[in-house]
Amino acid sequence: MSKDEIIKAAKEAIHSFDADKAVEVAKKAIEEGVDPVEVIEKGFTVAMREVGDLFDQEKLFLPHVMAAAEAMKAAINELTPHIKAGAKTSEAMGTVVIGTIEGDIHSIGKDIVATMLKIAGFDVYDLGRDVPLTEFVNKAKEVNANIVGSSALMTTTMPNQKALEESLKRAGIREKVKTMVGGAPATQEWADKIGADAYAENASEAILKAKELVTK
Ligand code: HCB
Repeated sequence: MSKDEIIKAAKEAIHSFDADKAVEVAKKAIEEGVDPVEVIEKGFTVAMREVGDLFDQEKLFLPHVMAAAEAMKAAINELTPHIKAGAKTSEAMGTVVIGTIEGDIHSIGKDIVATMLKIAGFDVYDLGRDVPLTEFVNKAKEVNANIVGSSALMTTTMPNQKALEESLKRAGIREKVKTMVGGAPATQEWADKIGADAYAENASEAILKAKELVTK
């Protein structure tokens, strides 16, 4: 199977809510030496967003979205052990505290970012999803974080990324940490507006931005 065929099959597996097929495609990608990150980003992620659009148009319903998400998670579990580590360094790249923002239970994208940051050599504290702002702040203090990353998948929870900026300021640690925002509705414009240090559109970009943030 060619790379394009694998990417097409990955999308089909999500659109047919088929976890077995998704795992099969993931295994095929590994067998054929296709970059797992490319399959995740160009195949599975694109299809998940399309499923979201169909849900928005009421052509699909919540159980469909849940089944598609399960299929995606199964494929990612298969693929992540095969993501190549970056150049090995003797010291950790830096410490990242990451989580899905308060009020938001979407975790798939944040999980991918957290995993890839670990693979890239960062010490990562993944706080999970629907994380209270105080938890981000307390953990950042406790582990002396270099970066606090937040994920918001809904327009209704995005304002909490702004509230996180304010919480970090109130706690007196905003100058010590860099912040990175992500999630489908987030944009560079949003990051600028709320005063976040970086925005990343996908996991590959999150790694690049995180490296920039710790070396600046
Ligand atoms: Co959900 N959902 N959902 N959902 N969902 C969205 C987000 C909508 C946009 C769908 C739609 O209507 N078009 C919509 C939000 C609308 C809005 O903005 N207001 C929506 C809704 C409404 C809801 C519920 C409220 C539905 C309901 O209950 N009626 C509910 C949420 C309840 C709550 O949070 N309090 C809900 C629930 C669910 C699940 C549980 C069924 C499931 C989540 C499962 C899980 O995560 N464990 C789900 C899913 C899967 C989606 C869609 C279809 C896909 C999200 C996803 O996993 N994408 C999504 C549609 C969409 O996003 N357009 C839909 C794939 C990942 C890989 O992409 O963008 O998350 P990503 O992450 C990227 C990128 O953003 C970046 O890197 C990642 C990897 O490349 N990134 C970061 C992410 N975080 C970062 C952090 C950083 O610091 C840096 C980069």
